[in-house]
Amino acid sequence: MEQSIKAKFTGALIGGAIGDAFGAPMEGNSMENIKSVYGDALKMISGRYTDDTEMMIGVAESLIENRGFNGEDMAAKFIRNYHARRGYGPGSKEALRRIREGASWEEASGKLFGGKGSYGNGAAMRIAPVGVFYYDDTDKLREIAYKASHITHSHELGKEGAALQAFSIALAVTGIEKEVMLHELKKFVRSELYKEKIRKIEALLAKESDKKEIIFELGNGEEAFNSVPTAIYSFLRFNSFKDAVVYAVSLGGDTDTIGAMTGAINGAYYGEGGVPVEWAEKLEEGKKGRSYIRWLGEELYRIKLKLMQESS
Ligand code: F2R
Ligand code: MG
Ligand code: MG
Repeated sequence: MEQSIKAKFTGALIGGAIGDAFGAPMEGNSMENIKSVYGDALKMISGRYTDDTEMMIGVAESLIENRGFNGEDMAAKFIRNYHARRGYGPGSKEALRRIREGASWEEASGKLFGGKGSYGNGAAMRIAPVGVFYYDDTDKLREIAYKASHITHSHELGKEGAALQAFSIALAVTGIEKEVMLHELKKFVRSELYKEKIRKIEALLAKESDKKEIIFELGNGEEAFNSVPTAIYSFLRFNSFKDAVVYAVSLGGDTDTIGAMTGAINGAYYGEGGVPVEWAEKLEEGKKGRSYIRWLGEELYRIKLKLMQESS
């Protein structure tokens, strides 16, 4: 495995955290409101990350400690890291409460939303470590993305959104040509709703599309199917980390999460070197801040390399 892949592992994790922090102050605002308050030149305001990154850290910690997936441990990491002030979605909060009170990680999420489970984007927003760690094995990536999602999101569309986001990150790690990426994503997704969204991405990229049309066709909401495709579109449309993340956040709605997912794909594609230094420096530091997040990316890479050497 090339050394540059390491920068893609760290880039995906740091990039996701930066996108989250960049979009956080604007979460829940409309596109029009963001433009009138912040103008066109959006800037990193506070550098504080939210639940998206706090949960992503838990996914990475658990993969590292177990050299792979362990559902009970990943759920425990989510609970240990949990800080309500980071702003969790109601479904995730409830699933974690049930686990804390004794439910198993397999059963806790199934009772949410009248027994249908959540299709929120809370599983997709945290999935970057799975995308990088299983970037070379699509079947395993899908299996682990579904399992890591199931801890809080049991609805098929919530899991599929997370798997699609993880696979986009995996393809970005391989440095795939952007033109080929949509073809691969189309082959990967199983649900008709996501297939349709990918067809829309293709059509929207082929013409001049304004932000209103992107929001209408792809979405900017908290549902996985109304945010994961928007992040993929934002990545494919631009040629730099900065342009893609600024655009994604400027669409309004679930800005921290669409920012996080766009940042993770871009970070995996351009590597950590593609992340604007001034944004990286502004990302919060501290016990589980930017240095720790970079270290998690390095550890995932080190273990991946070891596992590959052991199996060859
Ligand atoms: N929670 C927030 N933001 C609001 C508060 C932030 C504020 N700045 C603060 O600091 O307090 N953001 C985070 O939540 C989103 C991820 O949500 P998650 O984890 O998926 O939660 P949930 O509740 O499972 O799903 C989100 C919503 O989707 C709808 N939904 C899901 N499944 C459904 C179903 N089967 N039927 C109907 N609706 C369903 C519901 O409206 C859910 O509440 C991210 O934005 C993260 O940043
Ligand atoms: Mg958030
Ligand atoms: Mg959000």
